[in-house]
Amino acid sequence: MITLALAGKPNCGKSTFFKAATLADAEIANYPFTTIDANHGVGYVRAPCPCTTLALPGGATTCGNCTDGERFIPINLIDVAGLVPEAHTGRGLGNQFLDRLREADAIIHVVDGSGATDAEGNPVGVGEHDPESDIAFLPLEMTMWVQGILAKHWARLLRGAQSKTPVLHAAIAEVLAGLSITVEDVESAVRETGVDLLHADEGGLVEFCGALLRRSKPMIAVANKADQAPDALLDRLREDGVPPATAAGELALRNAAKAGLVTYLPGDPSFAVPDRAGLSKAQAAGLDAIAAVMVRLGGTGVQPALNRAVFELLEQIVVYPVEDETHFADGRGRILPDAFLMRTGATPRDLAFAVHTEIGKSFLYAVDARTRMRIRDTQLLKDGDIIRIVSAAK
Ligand SMILES: Nc1nc2c(ncn2[C@@H]2O[C@H](COP(=O)(O)OP(=O)(O)O)[C@@H](O)[C@H]2O)c(=O)[nH]1
Ligand SMILES: [Mg+2]
Repeated sequence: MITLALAGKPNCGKSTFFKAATLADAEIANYPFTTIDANHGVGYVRAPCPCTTLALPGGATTCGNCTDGERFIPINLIDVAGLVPEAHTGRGLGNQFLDRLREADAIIHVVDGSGATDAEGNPVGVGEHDPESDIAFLPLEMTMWVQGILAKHWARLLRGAQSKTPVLHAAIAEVLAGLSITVEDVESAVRETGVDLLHADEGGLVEFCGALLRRSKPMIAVANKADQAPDALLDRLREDGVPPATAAGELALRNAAKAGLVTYLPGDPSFAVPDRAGLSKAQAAGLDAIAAVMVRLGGTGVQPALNRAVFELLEQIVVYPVEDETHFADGRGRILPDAFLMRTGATPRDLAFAVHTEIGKSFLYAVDARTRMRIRDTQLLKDGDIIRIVSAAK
């Protein structure tokens, strides 16, 4: 399963974002382990369910595994405790927290977009700290951390390579294997930066490590606490590719949805209140405030951040394996029972392996359920594909 880490300086709202993203209505999440421990949980990406475009058996209108045609697909989320500047030198709990990022496929950098916390995460007045200055800090800390790991081994790596570049690249990948960095990553970072590692100075190594991380731990930033941020600041952050979010707003809405006070699906631009007369004064005022913020921001920004990390950074697509392509169902007649996140460029055989190793090993061919045509193993899967895998496995 895809793993996203929430990282940033203290008090930017990581834990609030984590709680909001992992709090799911039973309607959305039929996944049993929503919270695994305090820092590991299951969140969801949202995708349109293909059932709404299919002629379903018995004239059914939806498949029963989505909510109003919106599919919520589980991903792992990690709440990584706060990092302070210079963490890579061992300040704060630096190394311990950087280590936790190892598990992540991609990182959501939560920034206090309201400027109400200083560089160390201490509360200050709204707008007193420029959030722009926080955006570069996390990639820089991570770069220096990786550079530090390499520096520790560098003399040995150079000796072992005996002036042979491919040997050096392989040895670097081995040292960084715990970060799931491969030789291909190393070579791509060398190509991107043009750094000759055999003769690189510290500056060259830092540049190389930055490129390596951009490739192996891609990152997006979100400007949290946008509810209390001035519009001018949010506009500036947006221009720099950092969209606004209100994790606190999302958390309040998910709680309200769970309590039946509102109808809201994560990622909706607004919500509805079915029984306004039944709300307390405080509840009504709280929900009105959130509604106003959502109009200003176009939603809470939490679901879009998760979706962007998975679909844009990690280039995932959603594929629906079925056993019965005529009814788009599994062996028990459940329509579109599973949704799999797969990397762009995955083939039907990759899907077979994702379903089960044995099915992958004995893969024969696949059928596109929409066209009922056999598709070749070399054909690439497309987002929203419904695929029957035919294998020799019993
Ligand atoms: N106004 C506002 N406050 C928020 C938001 N998200 C978090 N906070 C507040 O910021 C403080 C720190 O939040 P927390 O999630 O513990 O931050 P962490 O240290 O990054 O995990 C708490 O007082 C939260 O209530 C938000 O979207 N808007
Ligand atoms: Mg926290």
